[in-house]
Amino acid sequence: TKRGRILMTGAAGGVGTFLRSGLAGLGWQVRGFDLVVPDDPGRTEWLVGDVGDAAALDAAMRDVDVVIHLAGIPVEDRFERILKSNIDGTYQVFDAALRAGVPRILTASSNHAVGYYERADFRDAPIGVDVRPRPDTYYGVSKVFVEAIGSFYADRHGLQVASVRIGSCFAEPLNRRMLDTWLSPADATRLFDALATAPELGYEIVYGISANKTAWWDLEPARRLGYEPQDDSDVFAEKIAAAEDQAPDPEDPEYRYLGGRFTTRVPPQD
Ligand code: 15L
Repeated sequence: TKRGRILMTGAAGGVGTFLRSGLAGLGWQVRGFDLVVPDDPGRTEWLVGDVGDAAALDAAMRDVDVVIHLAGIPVEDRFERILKSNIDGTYQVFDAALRAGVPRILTASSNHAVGYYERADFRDAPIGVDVRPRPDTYYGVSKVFVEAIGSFYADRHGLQVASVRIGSCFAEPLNRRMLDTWLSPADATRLFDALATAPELGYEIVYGISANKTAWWDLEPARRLGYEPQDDSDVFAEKIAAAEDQAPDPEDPEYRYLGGRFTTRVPPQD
């Protein structure tokens, strides 16, 4: 498989930091675009800029085969800030890719686009990618927008787009909920590499998690595009059970909802 150049927005962030080294290791040339160059620049070419700056994005799109758009506020915030960074910023990235003729964009959506689904809803069958959105925050609303503009640019302009509803991408699951939602860094690399190289792509929504025994989500759409997860949060289950000695309370939002505690978050007032 030919692996060319990726432009990664938000490359200095949490998911970006895992992905840029993983994808470079598979032979991709990674160009990072972020507000800052991180302390560990690695094998990445860096451009410092803001996704609100169309001219900076035009320069960043040169000779790019695939855009991986991760930039944005990663948690709940005031709507005006989410609007600027996550909604307008995502529009700017899609429009710059279109102007430059970049054929494919992979975007970070989130479990928080569907965070109000309940554990009880999915006892028998995993949650599919075609359920109606149920965002749990303004942050989650912005991720529904990310999915919507991807669908629109695919249908209107023929862009190849995948929206990845990322679960919890950390080195290890940090709590009980993340046993269900964990995406290991190595599986994140496998998933984005599969989406970047899939021979055919129109518009797809996929769930981004590892092969967790306790997952709520349907991984078939991702597998159809070539994703073969190798990790399972189960290996951390004992460690987490020891750290959280109480049995989960079914009424606790953290246990009840897909989005966990995000369903109770209010924006900061400052
Ligand atoms: C997200 O979308 C957040 O960006 C991240 O910080 C985690 O909280 C993750 O979801 C999660 O739900 O664990």
